[in-house]
Amino acid sequence: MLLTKTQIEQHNDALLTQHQRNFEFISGNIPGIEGVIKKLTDFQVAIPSWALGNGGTRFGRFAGRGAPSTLEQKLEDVGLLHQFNRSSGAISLHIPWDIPKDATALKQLATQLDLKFDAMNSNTFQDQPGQAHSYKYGSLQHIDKAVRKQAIEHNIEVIKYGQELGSAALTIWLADGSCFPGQLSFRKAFNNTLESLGEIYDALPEQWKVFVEYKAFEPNFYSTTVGDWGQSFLFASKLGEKAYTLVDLGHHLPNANIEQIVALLLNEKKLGGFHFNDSKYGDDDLTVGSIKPYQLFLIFKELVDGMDARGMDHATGLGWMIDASHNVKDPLEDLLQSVEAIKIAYAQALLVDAAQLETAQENNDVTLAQELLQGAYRTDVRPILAEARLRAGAALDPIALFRQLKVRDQLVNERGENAVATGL
Ligand SMILES: [Mn+2]
Repeated sequence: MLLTKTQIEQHNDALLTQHQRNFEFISGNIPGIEGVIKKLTDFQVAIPSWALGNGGTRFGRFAGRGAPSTLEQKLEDVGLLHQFNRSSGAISLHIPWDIPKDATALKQLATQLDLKFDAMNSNTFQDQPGQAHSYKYGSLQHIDKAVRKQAIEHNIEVIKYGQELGSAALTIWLADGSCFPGQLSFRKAFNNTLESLGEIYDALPEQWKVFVEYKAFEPNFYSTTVGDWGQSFLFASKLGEKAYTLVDLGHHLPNANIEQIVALLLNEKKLGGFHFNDSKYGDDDLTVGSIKPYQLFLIFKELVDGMDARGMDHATGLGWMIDASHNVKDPLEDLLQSVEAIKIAYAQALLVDAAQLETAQENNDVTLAQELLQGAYRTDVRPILAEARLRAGAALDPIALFRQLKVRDQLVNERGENAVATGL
């Protein structure tokens, strides 16, 4: 299903007076408000195809209702989200969960929905039916060259699918590692992985990037072969200038200073992509901004600062993607919340007075530095986001409209109560 222009306009008209009051109140205090709105309008967050159905935990999966069961339906769901907020104009596909059968038709559908294909994701963390070799003991790190070769060929196949769709990046997340001390040689695992990544790197088309995602633990619980940003940075540096580190917020040990990691990776020109989610304990994959919104703001402050220092375009300089999995909420409502939380943190980061902060730092004025950051963080920027949406033809209150129109019930009517999404 898609929204009509009238549905959005009627919704906005009803909220317009109150919105204008809220927006005038905040905009009067913000110099350069038009620049902030422009940046918010340009900023798009890619939706991963696997976030559109209900995810699960290793204890089980609770089915949602009316989930998209084909790749076309997944695109339609993202197109629908994009109508609500005009901020999710890209989809990130996962192979083999989303193998495009007819790339030309799929590209046409994407154009119709005003969507782009973001980074492609490969999968060597689970075995597929009919696969010759198992990834039980790793993929690109495996001691057996035949297994490594199979995993390399899979990644090259993913690049080919991506080329057909107009994507320009490959994200590699490896589950490779070990569960017990002594299980593997750290050096051999690293060197095998580097050699395998090198073969994939050599297959990258012109203009393509490869993102090496790291994760501290899980599913391996003793060591992970790309376990932290240092290891990812090492791989990316050795591979070459098309290789970058990808930061997934949930892939750190508790209390890691992610904002510092982001600042240094940007400084070294090695930050390529970003996966948003939130967590309280580990890789919880909760809604962005639901647990640690201040940390999200601090990360965005470093992103804005680091990108400005290098003259990068905020919207296109890095790959922005949500990577979360939902067990209790409606996935589409959750994604609307996620995109909103990301843009709130981004808007707040844009409000930080960089010049004043620098002066405070030069004077060792710790109190003022904190005041400047928290002043921006404590600003309610939601009316600015709403104004950007209004001007872009999206909804002033996306979740309210989603509920008014009973979108989920309509999707159930179209797809059936028990439609299940492929993937997790
Ligand atoms: Mn991720």
